Amino acid sequence: MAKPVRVQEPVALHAADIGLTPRRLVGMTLSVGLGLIFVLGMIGGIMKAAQGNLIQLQPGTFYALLTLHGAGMISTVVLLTAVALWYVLHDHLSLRPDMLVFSVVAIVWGLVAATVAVLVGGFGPAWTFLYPLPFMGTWPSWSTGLFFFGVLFVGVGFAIFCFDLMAGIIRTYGSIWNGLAWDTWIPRLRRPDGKVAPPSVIAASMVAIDGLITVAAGSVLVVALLAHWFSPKFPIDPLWIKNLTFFFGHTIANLAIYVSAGVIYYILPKYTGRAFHTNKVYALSWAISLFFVPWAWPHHLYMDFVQAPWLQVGGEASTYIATIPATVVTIFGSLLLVYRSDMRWRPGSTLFLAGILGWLVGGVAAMLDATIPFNAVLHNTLWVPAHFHTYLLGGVFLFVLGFTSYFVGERQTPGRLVKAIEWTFFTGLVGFLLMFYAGGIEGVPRREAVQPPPGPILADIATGFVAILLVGLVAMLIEFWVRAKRNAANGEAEGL
Ligand code: HEM
Ligand SMILES: [Cu+2]
Repeated sequence: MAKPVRVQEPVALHAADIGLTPRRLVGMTLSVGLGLIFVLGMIGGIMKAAQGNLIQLQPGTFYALLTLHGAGMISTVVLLTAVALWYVLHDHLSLRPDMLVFSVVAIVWGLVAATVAVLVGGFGPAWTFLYPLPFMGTWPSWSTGLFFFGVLFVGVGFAIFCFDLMAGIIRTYGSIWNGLAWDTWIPRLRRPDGKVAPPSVIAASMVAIDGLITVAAGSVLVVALLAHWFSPKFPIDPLWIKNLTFFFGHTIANLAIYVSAGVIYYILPKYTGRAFHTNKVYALSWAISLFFVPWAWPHHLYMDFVQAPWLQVGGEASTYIATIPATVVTIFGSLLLVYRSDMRWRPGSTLFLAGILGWLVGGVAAMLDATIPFNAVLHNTLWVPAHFHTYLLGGVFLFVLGFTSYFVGERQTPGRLVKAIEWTFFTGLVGFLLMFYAGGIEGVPRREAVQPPPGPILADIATGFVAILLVGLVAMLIEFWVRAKRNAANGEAEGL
């Protein structure tokens, strides 16, 4: 008699197996991430206070805090936007909660490693850890190695997220090309059921591909640095590693915006009652970004005269080509969505629209800096943190806050208190950013514990604005928390 065949059930971990619903998982990650942003923001305030001579910091401590703030903020923002995009797409693409857990855990471990390297070891070559600086400081060698491992973990976490996205897109749309909606241009790709990817899936497809390319480059970078750390005889070419560093560093920070675009495409329509629709223009704009975003990094090397001229010119051109189409379709698309709609003003929609403004202003300031004649005067002045804080803090982070507000549920029209919180937060934000721009125009160098005038006086004013910003932020987070509890008690989930 034939033995009964035991069929092995495929073991896919499901949310229930790990005792977490997607909602809880995302809620927990948002809480941890937003808490981290607050702490890292405090560190930002401490740096400003030190530059303004309001408090005393040893230069070594300043550079260590600068390193922690930069690396920590970028990793946390990548984590938070990834979680938001995961949440809005997880049903649609049947994304796997266990993969999200792996990815969150890897990024958090990376952050812990980097924090120990900085706070215990005093590692402080700035977040771009440009060779040979990491090997030349006064910090112990273990902190250098630990920091690199931390970066590797953050990269691995982001790669897991990208893999899961890509798998979900292919499962749902048959191929990544259809995820990018190339079927709107290429009839041969069209699906028999006529299903076309919505704009949030187009953004997710671009992020998955470019994200994996970025992490691949980042892994080569970190492994080379680790090899050199392990055995200093391992040779490193400074120009090669600088290119690789900015390929990784520029692109991963830049991708946070494209991840957020996917979230905007999904959530903004909920407030306006109109949808973003995929068309040929969206597909083409995102295809252009897909190809050109990975070529923009050379704008960080304009001062390196040994860099090949075609890379300099190519980098400048790519920066423009990569940025303009997707930014224009998203910003125009959003304005069309809002124009003459019965927009429902909730904290979420306010934050999304303010974030779009921050994206636009920061993007223009960034492109100025990436234009060679401007770069000749703005390079490594406070103009640089001015522009990237505009689109990361005043753009991407506002999208994260907007998503959180949507996530906790916002059926009630906001009262006076909520308005006051918003005003406080935005006043602090705008004032803080303006001081950065003023420093840039005055030619105050970035990344200096001790700045030439008028750096210190601008830093004094900025410290005041940072305090207002952080008060507003705490109040906003508390309001989210209270609202989450109340809505959960009433059985109301996300949305409005
Ligand atoms: C809460 C508000 C924040 C404050 C008060 C703040 C403050 C600062 C300050 C004072 C610096 C040093 C600038 C210099 O003199 O060179 C800095 C650098 C930096 N910040 Fe922020 N920041 C904030 C939010 C953010 C966010 C949300 C991000 C990213 C998502 C971010 C990413 C960075 C990066 C990458 C650097 C450069 C680090 C380096 O030079 O290695 N910051 N920030
Ligand atoms: Cu860049």
